[in-house]
Parts: sequence; C-alpha cells; structure tokens
Amino acid sequence: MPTSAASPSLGRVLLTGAAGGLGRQLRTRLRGRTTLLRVSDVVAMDPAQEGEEVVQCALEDRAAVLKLLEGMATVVHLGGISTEQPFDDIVQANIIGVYNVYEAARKHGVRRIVFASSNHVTGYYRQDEVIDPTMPVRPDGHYGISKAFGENLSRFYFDRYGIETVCVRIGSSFPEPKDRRMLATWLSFDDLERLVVASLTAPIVGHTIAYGMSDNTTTWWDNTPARHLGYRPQDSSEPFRAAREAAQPVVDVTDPAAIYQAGGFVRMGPFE
Ligand code: NAI
Ligand code: 15L
Repeated sequence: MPTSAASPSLGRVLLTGAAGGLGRQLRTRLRGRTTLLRVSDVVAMDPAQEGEEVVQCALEDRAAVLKLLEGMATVVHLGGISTEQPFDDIVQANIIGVYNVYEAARKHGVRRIVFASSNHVTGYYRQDEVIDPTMPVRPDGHYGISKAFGENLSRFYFDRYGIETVCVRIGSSFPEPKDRRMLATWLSFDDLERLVVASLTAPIVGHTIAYGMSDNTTTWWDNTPARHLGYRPQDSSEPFRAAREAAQPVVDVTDPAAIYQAGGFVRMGPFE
C-alpha cells in the first residue's frame, strides 16, 4: 500500500460511526487521504463532500451492511454503543453489528479492519497494575464484553479467512482529559489519527491488539506487543495534570472507581 501523504494513499475506506465524537474527527482527518471515503451511521450525517459517500444504516441490518462494504478495501469500524447500556441494546449494535461487518468483509474480500475496541475489555485490572494486550481480558460490563466479542470475532476472521484487524482498545479520546483517571487513559485526537493511519498503513498487522493512548506519564498499559504498527504518540496528558489534580485533590482508595482501571464504569448497571 503506498503511503505518500501527497497523494491519496489510504484507498477505499469505510468509516462507520461517522456521526459520533470520534467519527466526526476521523471523517475530517481521513478525507483527502483516501480515493473514496464512505461514511456511515444509523443517524443522519453531514452531506457528502467531494470524494465521499454517505450511507445511513443500522449495523444490525445484515442486508444493508452487506451492501455497505461493497467495493471497500479497508474499514474503520467505530459504529456501535459506546457506553455501558442494557444488554439487549448492546447485543444489537455491538455483537450482531460487528458480526455483520465481518461477514460482509468476508464476502467482499475486504483486506483489513481497524476495530474500535475499548479499555473496558480489561477494565477490572487495577490502577496499580501495568498490563499489555497479551494478558487475559477482564471486561467490566456488557459494553466491555461486547468489545471482547469483537476482538475474538476478528481473531477468528483472521485465522480462518486472513482478514487482518487492528483492535484499538481506546482509552479516553476527548479534547482533554476530563478527570484524574484520564491522565492515564487519554488519547488526543491527533494521536487517534496517528494510530488509525498507522493501523491502516503498516505493511502487515495480522491480528493486533493495541491500547489507544497518548504518551502519558502515568500509564496502565504497555503497548510493546503492538510496536510493529509504528505508532508513536506525540501528545501527553501532562499539561492537564495540575488542573485535574486540583479539581480532585483527594482520591478515596477504597472506591472501586479508583481501584479499577474501568473507573466509574464499575458503578453502572445492573439495569433491571
Ligand atoms: P459515539 O457514541 O459518539 O459514536 C458512536 C456512533 O455509532 C454514533 O454516531 C452512533 O449513532 C453510532 N451507532 C450506534 N449504534 C449504531 C447502530 N446500531 N448502527 C449504526 N450506527 C450506530 O462514540 P465515540 O466516542 O465516537 O466512539 C467511537 C467508537 O470508539 C465506539 O465504538 C466506542 O465504543 C469506541 N471507543 C471510544 C472511546 C472514547 O474515548 N471516545 C473509548 C473507547 C472506545
Ligand atoms: C469508552 O469505551 C467510552 O466509549 C468512552 O465514552 C469513555 O468513557 C472511555 O471508554 C473511558 O474509559 O474513559
């Protein structure tokens, strides 16, 4: 795959979840680097610009997703429920949805998928542990379980059909770290772009799992097993530290949200 930034280099890319927080960032950033950027979401999106196609559909609609992937070389799969929610909702968007994406990829010969996984696949590791992507999953809820399903599904589609995937266990990707926890988990939008572009352009990725984080001084994740991606974060949460620590000067070390990497996700649910 050519990688020159001067010419369209990413080929024909499908971006799901294009109306979401990260989708809107990546849509702007990938546009102009692709020969075609097809963007999709279940909700309405901004109209297509030059070099774009806009397709509104639900991930759980198998026929629509089959059509959605037609002609695509790669997929950046961000679409789905992005927080802890009742299981029946998560099943539709994140479990049936990701299955539909991989089945469509198999049928259309898609080469590579960047799957937006989440740190909540390993949210029940503690904040005093440093873990790496080879360690067993410890999901912290329905949402984390659905992302672990996507990681396992993608491994199967690589082993059986050779479809490469980079599962990016995104930490907290927002304009700024919002609280003390995010000093460890923050992924800037510029670093998100770097990581997605590295995942799309690395010559060979097989099935890779990487944590999506900036070059934060405090970290719970060791990305050494994913260094072959060539991702080198250039931002850090450190400039935000003083303000976030001042806003939360006391940490209750008996609070599960302070003990576990999941943070406040450990308090969500049950829903019935
Ligand atoms: P978001 O919630 O803003 O965007 C998700 C998009 O998926 C929305 O536009 C939504 O309409 C769409 N969607 C939901 N259900 C759908 C369905 N059934 N069919 C089609 N589209 C559907 O989330 P955000 O922050 O942009 O995250 C993008 C991806 O990255 C998500 O998969 C999320 O789980 C993952 N992620 C994000 C993190 C972050 O810090 N922003 C952290 C970890 C993972
Ligand atoms: C996620 O997976 C969510 O999508 C996002 O909204 C944040 O809550 C993030 O994790 C986090 O852990 O901070």
